[in-house]
Amino acid sequence: MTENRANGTAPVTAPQHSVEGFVKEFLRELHFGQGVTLARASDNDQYLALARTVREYLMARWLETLRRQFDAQAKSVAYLSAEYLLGRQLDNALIATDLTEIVEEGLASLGIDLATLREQEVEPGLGNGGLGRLAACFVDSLATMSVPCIGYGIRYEYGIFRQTFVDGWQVEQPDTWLSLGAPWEFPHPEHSVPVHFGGHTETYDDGGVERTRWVPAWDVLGVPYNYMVPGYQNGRVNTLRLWSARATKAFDLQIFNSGEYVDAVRAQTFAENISKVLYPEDSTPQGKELRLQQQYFFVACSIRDFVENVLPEDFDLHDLPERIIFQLNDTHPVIAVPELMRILVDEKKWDWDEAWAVTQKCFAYTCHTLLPEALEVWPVELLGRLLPRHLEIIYRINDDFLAEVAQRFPGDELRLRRMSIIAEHPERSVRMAYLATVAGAKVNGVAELHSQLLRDKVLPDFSEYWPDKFTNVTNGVTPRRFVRLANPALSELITDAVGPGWVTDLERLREMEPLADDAEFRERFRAVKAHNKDRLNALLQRRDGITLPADAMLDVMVKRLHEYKRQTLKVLHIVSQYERIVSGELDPTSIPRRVFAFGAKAAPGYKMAKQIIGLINHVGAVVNTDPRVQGALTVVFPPNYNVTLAETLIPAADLSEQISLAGKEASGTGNMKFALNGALTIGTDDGANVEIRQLVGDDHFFLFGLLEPQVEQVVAAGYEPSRYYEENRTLRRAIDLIASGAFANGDRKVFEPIVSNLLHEDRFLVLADFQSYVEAQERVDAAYLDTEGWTRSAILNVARSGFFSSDRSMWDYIDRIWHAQPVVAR
Ligand code: 26V
Repeated sequence: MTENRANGTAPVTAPQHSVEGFVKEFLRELHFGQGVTLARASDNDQYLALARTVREYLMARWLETLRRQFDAQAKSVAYLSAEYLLGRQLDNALIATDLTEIVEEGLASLGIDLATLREQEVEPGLGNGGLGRLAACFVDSLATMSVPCIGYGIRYEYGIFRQTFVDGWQVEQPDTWLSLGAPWEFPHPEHSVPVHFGGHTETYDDGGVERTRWVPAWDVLGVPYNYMVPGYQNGRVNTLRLWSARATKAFDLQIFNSGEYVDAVRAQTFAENISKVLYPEDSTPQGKELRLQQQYFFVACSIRDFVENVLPEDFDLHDLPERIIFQLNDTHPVIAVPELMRILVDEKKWDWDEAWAVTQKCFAYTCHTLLPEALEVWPVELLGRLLPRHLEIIYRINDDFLAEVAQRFPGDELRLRRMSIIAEHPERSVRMAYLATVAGAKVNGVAELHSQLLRDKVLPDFSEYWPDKFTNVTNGVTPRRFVRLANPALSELITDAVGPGWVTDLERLREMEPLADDAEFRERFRAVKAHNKDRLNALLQRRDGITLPADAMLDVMVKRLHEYKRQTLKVLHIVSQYERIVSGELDPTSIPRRVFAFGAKAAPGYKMAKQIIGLINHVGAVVNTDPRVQGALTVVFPPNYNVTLAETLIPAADLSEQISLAGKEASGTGNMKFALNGALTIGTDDGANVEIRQLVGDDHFFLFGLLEPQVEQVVAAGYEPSRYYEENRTLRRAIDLIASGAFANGDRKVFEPIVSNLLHEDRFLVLADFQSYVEAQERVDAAYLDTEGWTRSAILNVARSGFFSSDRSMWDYIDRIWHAQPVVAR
């Protein structure tokens, strides 16, 4: 299945939409696809046969979608993303095709439990966190909205590591997601694309015009693997195309022929390393050569693919902006900009200005961070060695751009230095965010506050220069996966209340608002929560041997482990509650019982983050077993938090922890998933929390902490964390307890780095926000004791969060950035 130019294929029909039709297809797949009889089939055989059966139902839609899009000559979105965190595919395909009941019944007639087969699927963890999951939500929405989109990315052989705990400390295991078969992918080696690296450039005379050509030193092949992106019950299936690196034939033949067999095999491994492993997001971005290879590899393949395989053969590239918008998901794919220029100028022999005019209309850039250390730069030395022609092109783009700036601001040398795409210190390097901003038609942040700070703090000169280039699109999440699929009980309740339309029109949740005042509805809503908690409990018992206490508030903090997200603030709260209980200050029976659930992976090289994971687990080990606590506090930290676990954890939550330091979290998307599933948020005025609070209302959101401008004032005044330690007794006691070794069998050294960091550095103002956080948690306790009031707030959180559908985000992108259109049935 591929988007090549051939159309007019014979119609492909889907298997029958009936229990008998399904059973027939399933057994056929088991026998002829897996080569086993039902009696001898393992769970994995059955899962693979089921997956292949379900994808057959999608196949006709896929081909039809491509035909329609081709015939319509519609503008496509090419979403360029180094990460996609898709989650499991089976259930999503089932809800998209409305096959769940048929499949459940059909399998049951064969004595098979659908739930058992679901569990067989290993999710493709081809991303780190929010950025990758957002990409997956966006492609889901575009398919559901019938908007042509190809998601382009990398088929990592090893995705995000599998996290285990050994004595409470994180240990990483390789993620072998492909090892038991990959039934959702369609490899197309016949559409492989060569990608070149290294070498040098030379100029030559082309009929009186001086031109440049790149003479590369080595190359690899990009093999496309297609994945279906089914729209929700709309007959559409878009494509996600992930690239895998292979050695080129030319490359091996040369060496094999020279008799160097072992070297040839080694060369193959070298080429295939490019798509071998996902880079974990780290505390400091490393200028890793392999990472730049990955970035260029996938964008070079993607642009070539679009131009040569998706567009019609006689297509005039001057019209490219009418047919494509390349959306740059952060700076990872920004090398696509000089690549398109290289194709137009060197290969198609266009004038520079002509090429630049087209290129500038084909790209838009989304920034996903505010941390200066997370902004990518590539040393000129490395870029020049790996992609010499691209470096020349970047220089030329920069020269032309700075000449323009100089004209507008004559004599303003400092401004030129600030705005240069090339940084001179600490080493000469290319600022990828600047390149993206100069080249992109639009630049957007991912929440209102983030977009404002992006304009004012990260790219102030650029937003002054091009005020209209900057825009905001607040992130969203797909209601298909994060409500309909993850929370069937709530979905049923919502459908009873407002009808089924909400799944693709989430603002309809508003119609539930009056039901917050209906006691019977609140009762049903609580039953849904209780059911979801039971479901979580069963999963955690099966998965990790964890048992949750009954009738406790479930307080959840799940997200990547990073200091700016402040998991330590949560730990300090738990430790201080514990300390107050054991010192007799707090009666444990006077507060609602709480389960503190964490889920977080730390980048393998990020020492402090791994320490914090160790601390959480060690605090849990002490608190959970101390009889004086009387079960009032329980800490659970199931390992390997991923999309699959999120789907069971989030629907069970009562309280959502969104406690980053104001001005640091670009948006957050977990915050939206919790609100949509009826958890109340305790959060700072940061990222999309700001918009959540505005929508759900202050009375239904626990706000605490410094506001962003206050953070700046505190820092400017010379922040001294030790002052808070000295002045706040509760805080001091909590920190002292950690420092005493109470959570490390009396060893004071184990958590000393965390303690000393908090007392002497505390870059993210944990101590400054502690008191405010504790007070907000007291408000949470009081509110939770009012069961009816809490339920009312929870219902209003659901009813007022329709804005956070990724469908809305996609309409905003279409409106403000892409100007693409749905392709409607003809
Ligand atoms: C990368 C790095 C690299 C080294 C320095 C520390 C650091 C910190 C964060 C990152 C991730 C940057 C990109 C990213 O994943 N951003 C996330 O994007 C989400 C989707 O827009 C958004 O909801 C999160 O707030 C944002 O952190």
